[in-house]
Amino acid sequence: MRNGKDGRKPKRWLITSALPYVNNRPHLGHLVGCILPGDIFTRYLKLKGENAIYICGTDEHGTQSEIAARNAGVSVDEWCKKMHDEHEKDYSWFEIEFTRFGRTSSKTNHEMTQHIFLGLYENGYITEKETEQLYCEHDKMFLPDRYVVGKCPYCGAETHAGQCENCGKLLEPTDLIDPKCVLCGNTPVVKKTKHLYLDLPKFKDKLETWISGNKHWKPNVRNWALSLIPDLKPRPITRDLKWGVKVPLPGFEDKVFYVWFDAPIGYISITKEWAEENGENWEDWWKSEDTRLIHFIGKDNIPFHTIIFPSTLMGTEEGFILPYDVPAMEFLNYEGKKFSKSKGVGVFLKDVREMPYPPDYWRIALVNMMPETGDTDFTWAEFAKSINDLADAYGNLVNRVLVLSRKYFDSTVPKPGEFNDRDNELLKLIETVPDQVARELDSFKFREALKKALSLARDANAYLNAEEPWKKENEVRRATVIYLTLNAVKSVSILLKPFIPKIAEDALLRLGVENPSWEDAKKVDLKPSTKLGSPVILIKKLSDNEVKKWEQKFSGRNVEGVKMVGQIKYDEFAKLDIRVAKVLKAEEVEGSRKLIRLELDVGELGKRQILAGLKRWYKPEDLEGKLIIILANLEPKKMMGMESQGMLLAAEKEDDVVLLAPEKPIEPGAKVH
Ligand code: B3M
Ligand code: ZN
Repeated sequence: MRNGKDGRKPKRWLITSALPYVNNRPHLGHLVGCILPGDIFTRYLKLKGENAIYICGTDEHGTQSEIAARNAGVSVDEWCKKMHDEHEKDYSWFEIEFTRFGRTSSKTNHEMTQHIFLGLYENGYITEKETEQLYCEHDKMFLPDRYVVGKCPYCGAETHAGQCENCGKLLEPTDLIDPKCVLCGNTPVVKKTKHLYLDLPKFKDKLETWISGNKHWKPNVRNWALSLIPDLKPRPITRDLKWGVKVPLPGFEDKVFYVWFDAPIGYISITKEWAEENGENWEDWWKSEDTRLIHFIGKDNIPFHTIIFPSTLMGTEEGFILPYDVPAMEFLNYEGKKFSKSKGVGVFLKDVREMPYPPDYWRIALVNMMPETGDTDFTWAEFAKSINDLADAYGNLVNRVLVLSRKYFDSTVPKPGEFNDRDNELLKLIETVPDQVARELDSFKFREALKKALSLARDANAYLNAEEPWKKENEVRRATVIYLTLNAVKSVSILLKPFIPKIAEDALLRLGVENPSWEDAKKVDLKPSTKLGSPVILIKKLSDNEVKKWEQKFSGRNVEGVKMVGQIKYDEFAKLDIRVAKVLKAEEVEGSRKLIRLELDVGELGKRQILAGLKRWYKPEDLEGKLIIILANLEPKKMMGMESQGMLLAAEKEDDVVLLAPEKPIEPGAKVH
């Protein structure tokens, strides 16, 4: 365990995970990016006997909540409460053990945010500026960041304001080139409004010294943070909205703080709520050099946790501590695509809860796919492999050694004899691997830590295979080998506890071990004659068929309950040239099981041929003479050696396909819009 800069060991560990937006339906990406690593790390600390708490909650303010609540016909608070509870249920299903899972809309957070703001204000870190803000005359509102889209002036990518989705630069809505209102697609007008700013340039020197001194940070986090310092500008912290923390200054009655101002303050407020309920002093946790603060976040949140929030804390001059580390994760994609609720791509926690796998299966698979140093991909193949490997290396070992103990020693811990060289080798591993795993965990290398822990299981398996205790004529040798293997299983189970708490706990109970500490993993100390539990298949392997089933189910198009694709702008729709066409001739394509070749009259666009996979649903002769709808400007594609010049539009449900047709006859070539 690393000590503080002055060599002292921390007395308290304050672990936070980025607060999920209350409106986001949590998916595996959120879990793997911060919530799961934070949980594993906190569990590990607790096993080590450290005084650690794990703080999280929902990030609730902002327009998105207002709109979602309006759509649902309930008050914003009611909406957020309901969503908050769903988040909480999802995470607890995954065995995520938050010390407290709070809400940024709580009274505590409103008070804390106002208090911190007033501190900044009194210390001269807040400036006021009348600005020109984008206002949509159609929707009658100032447009928040997410409601303005356009081109990033730095990299040219299409993005919304706030933060460029491509290069990560912080962007004001007025920075965007060719801005448009997301709600209606109109170009917003510029209108005057007064806002408050956090004077970030005043913190440049302090930030520079602090961040460059943090040599233990992941290089990408430290470098990104440092690269932001030269361009720091005052940053607006108020918005023209209703749902949020009120600004406690005259003249700002109609405004609230920007969500990103009050969200990280939520870490403090949630800690305070927990402290008050548990006889603790929250200031010990936030204002003492003996506390070590770690923010688990996804990489897109780096600027907020390394620059803006630390500046906010410094500016209060109240002695708040800054994070000791900000172990940001990269992104997890889903089978090569971005997770997307609107497109139905990826696996959401709600889906997961309905699948036949216990939470630990997901936890282990997600650790193996953890995007620690670069983006990674969730694949079902990798999911299955993780579980099957765990079953081979660990589950199987637990079962074997319990079977052997039952067969030869009536399910008790046997009494060992003297250790030979081979025994001593395994003993040495038991004594040393836990420290190696700990070193990896201390530097947030979860995948490596897991690999090291499982290597001990593999070595114990190899030892058992080599020693063949079922063949031993010598009862003492047999007892010694089984005794040592039982101890190795105990050790691995303790090391795996932060990763797969339920499975590891089950194994430990079968060994008669309750509430072990991390140090216990290094000991060969099972007491002979202790009663053992019965053998068990702790981990069931996954078959290829199962994997295929999930691959299909979650391929993006047919995720249950998510049928709408993402919103597009009218401009995008207008690019589609959709026309009425008349089928002049239709015939089966020879040698193809599916294709029908259609000759079409598309009026002013002339004649053309389209190949369509309709054989199962239509006879060619039934199509002749029909008016249908086609996408005329799809780029031509070769099929079975012929060119298909466009695409028929058809509706599809389950196994049925029907062609679209105009409701009344109309000239071929007529435009559809
Ligand atoms: N809610 C963004 C996110 O969910 C934001 C994090 C706040 S952390 C204080 O990724
Ligand atoms: Zn608009």
